[in-house]
Order: sequence, then structure tokens, then C-alpha cells
Amino acid sequence: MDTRSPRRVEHQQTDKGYVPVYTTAVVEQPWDDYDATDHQTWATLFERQMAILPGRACREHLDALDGLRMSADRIPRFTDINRLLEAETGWTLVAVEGLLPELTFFEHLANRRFPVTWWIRKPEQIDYIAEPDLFHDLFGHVPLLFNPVFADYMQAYGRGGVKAHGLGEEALANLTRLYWYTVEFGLIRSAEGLRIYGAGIVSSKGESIHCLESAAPNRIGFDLERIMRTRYRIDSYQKTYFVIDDFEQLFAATRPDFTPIYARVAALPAIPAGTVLDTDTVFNRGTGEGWAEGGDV
Ligand code: HBI
Ligand code: FE
Repeated sequence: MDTRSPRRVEHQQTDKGYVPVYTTAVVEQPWDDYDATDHQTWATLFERQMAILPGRACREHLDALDGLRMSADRIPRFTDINRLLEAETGWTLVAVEGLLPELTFFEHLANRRFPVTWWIRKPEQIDYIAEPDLFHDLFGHVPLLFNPVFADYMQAYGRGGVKAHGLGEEALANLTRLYWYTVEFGLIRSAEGLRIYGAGIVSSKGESIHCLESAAPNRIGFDLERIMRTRYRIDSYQKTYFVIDDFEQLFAATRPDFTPIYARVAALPAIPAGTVLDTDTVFNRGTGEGWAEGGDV
């Protein structure tokens, strides 16, 4: 059997679009099967991001890359990362085939396991891939699990997801928006200005530049219910980014029981991705020119 091609189950409409959803099995990282092209893809992506992230990514992400000894040399071994990560925050990586059904994903997070796709994109996909591959997960998501407060947030989020699973589609949609606008596309304030912490941004060259420097997107202060009502785009740069003061604010937001919040959000209309409300705290608002076409999710 060719261990290099992931076992796909079926394509599904997910919050990342119409992508394959994989078997839920935890597998071993087939590190010896990576070939020179795979390691070169990792090196190209790693070096390209490290050339632009200082001054754009938050301090916690850059420090964790050092702490986890990640480098361009070769694709990291999950076992090496786990030794360092588990000692720091009790999180470990598990290798998976790719995007998981929500409940499986939430259960991993609730147990401080982060699922990392074992395969890396092909050279022709170097600029964009719809699915989370090894680079997106390992370079984008894993470093912040080294930060104790963000690590607590991710576990609390997973527990919330397991609870929400029985509450139906709307609760799931609200949680997916929360994940999208924080874990994937979140910005954070710092003494030097706004910085990136979202994995979807930090693993993308174009969006790492766009999210801070373009006049187009809105940058709005974190508000849990506002985020749960806000649609998002899956096939172009975000029209709106939400800004947290610090990771404590994010973790504190998960403390209350979400059930009454889901009820309030369900009674209100969804907010289109590019809207700014009078009640919003706006950070150096842009002018909104140059929107890419395409529907909101
Ligand atoms: N599965 N492997 C993997 N990685 C993800 O980031 C992921 C997932 N399944 C569901 C999912 N993300 C999103 O629906 C989150 O909003 C829950
Ligand atoms: Fe992701």
C-alpha cells in the first residue's frame, strides 16, 4: 500500500469548503517516507514565512518556534516536538490523515491532543491549499500550544465543542466562527501595534502582509457574540479580523456556559463578513476597496 497517499473517506461541505474529510484514525508520522521534495517544500514555506513574520507575528509565536527548535532543515519529527511541548503545557501532537469530523476534532482538543496532518502539500500547491496540511498545522497551530494561556483556551474550546455537539447545527456554526476568527485568523494587540496569532494567517505569506497593512479589511475588537454572528470567507483574504487584548481575554471568554449565548445569537440575524457596527471597537479602519468576489459562509 502506498503509505504516502492519505486514505480519503469522502468529500463533504465543511467550514473549509467542499474538501475531503478523512478517516479519524490516529496514525504514526511516516517520517522516513518523506522524500527530498517534501523536505524542500517544508524548507521553502518555513523560510518564506520566517522572512516576513518578525514584526508581524506575535512574540509568543516566534519564541515558541525557537523553543520547539523548528527549523527549515527538514520536516520536524512529531516525537521530538512532543517531548518539548508536553513538558511545557501537557499538549501532544497526534498524526492524522487530514480534516476530521468536528466531534473527533473537539475530543482531541479536549484531551490536549492537537491533530496534525502527516502529509505536506505538493510543490504546485505551495501558495494555496484548501485543506489543513502538515505545514499549516505544525507551523501555524502548534507553536502557540507552547503558550500556557493559549493552551488552556484550546482545551476549553475543545470541551465546549464536545458539549455543543449535542446542541445541534447552530451551536456548532457559532463555535466554528469563534475558531475561525480567533485560532485561524486572530490578531492580538502588543506594545508595538497589532500582531498576528491566527494559524491561517501565519502560515500564509499574502495574508500575513494583507491583514496588518492593507486598508481593505476591518479590524474589530474581540466580542464573543459579535464573532458568533459574523459570517466569514473561505476562499480569499478575510474582510474582517478580530483583535484580542491578550490571551487571557480569549481564555476568559470561554468561562461562562455558552448555552444562553447560543440562544441570544440564534435570535439575531447573522452579520455579513464586511460589516462594521456602530457598537464595534474599530482599529485603524481601512477603506474597504478591492473586495474579492464570492459568497460569505
Ligand atoms: N480537523 N484535522 C483537523 N484540523 C482542523 O483544524 C479541523 C478539523 N476538523 C474540524 C475543524 N477543524 C473545524 O470545524 C473547527 O472549526 C472545529
Ligand atoms: Fe487550521
